[in-house]
Amino acid sequence: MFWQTTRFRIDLSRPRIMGIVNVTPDSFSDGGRHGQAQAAIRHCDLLLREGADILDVGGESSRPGADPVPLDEELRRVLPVLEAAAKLGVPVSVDTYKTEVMRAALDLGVDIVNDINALRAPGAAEAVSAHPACGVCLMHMRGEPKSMQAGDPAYADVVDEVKRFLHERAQVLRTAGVAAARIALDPGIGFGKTVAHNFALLARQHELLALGYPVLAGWSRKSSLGAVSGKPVGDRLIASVAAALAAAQQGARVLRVHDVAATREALQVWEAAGLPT
Ligand code: HH2
Repeated sequence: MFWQTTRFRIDLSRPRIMGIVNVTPDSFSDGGRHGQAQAAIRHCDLLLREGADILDVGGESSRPGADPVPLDEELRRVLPVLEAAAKLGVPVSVDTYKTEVMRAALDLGVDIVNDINALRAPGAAEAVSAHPACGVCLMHMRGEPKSMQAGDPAYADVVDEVKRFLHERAQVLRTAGVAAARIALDPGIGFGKTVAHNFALLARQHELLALGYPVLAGWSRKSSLGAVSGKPVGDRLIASVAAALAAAQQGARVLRVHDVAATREALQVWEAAGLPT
């Protein structure tokens, strides 16, 4: 299986590591660390040395309760980092739900649009379908970051609902002429879901794979791991690596992580065993 993106056809015969570069003052686990473009660009270099296959650059936190960032501020944060990252020889994705940010990023030559909102913003699906080759990650989210964890999210069957939603969103793109090989799907761990919902999506990840697209999984440092391990956000490395490996074992082919070196080492061991997924 391959993921077609602007400049790279990413071989997904083995799981790939997407390293997270948050250019934000308020991300839930690393906010403020790479707030300045120069620091974020240095972080890109570090993640590549640690073994990242893809760099995912975002300028707005989507943690529960986060406030939206104005368009001009998001552009100011991410464009210099995307421009520099695009020269590093690996696929670069932009983590945004704003159509204008997608367009500006694609104009810079960015390879993948990673949208927590699955291209539901006006013009977003058109921006991607007008591009000849960019990759896209469609993620499931119930509600929006500001309020998605308020109350107890309820589903008749979370896996069925996520699967139906992602299928519909992929169909919108396919109908608009986007090749299936450009599309990856993401269950959206922690986005309008309880701990039980998130783990059901992991246990039954094969049902999402049945849609025929690669699955991208983002468990890194998330609160469901804290719920299980009892660890605060700054101490979820082991839990995050365990979740990434479990997702890989369940067939995920892109692992979105903060801790690239540890995930890389764990994957080396997992791959040495040649376990079937
Ligand atoms: N999670 C976050 C952000 N973007 N994109 C995809 N495809 N999948 C995810 O699970 C996902 C995502 C939230 O994590 P993080 O970027 O670390 O935090 P913040 O949103 O606070 O910047």
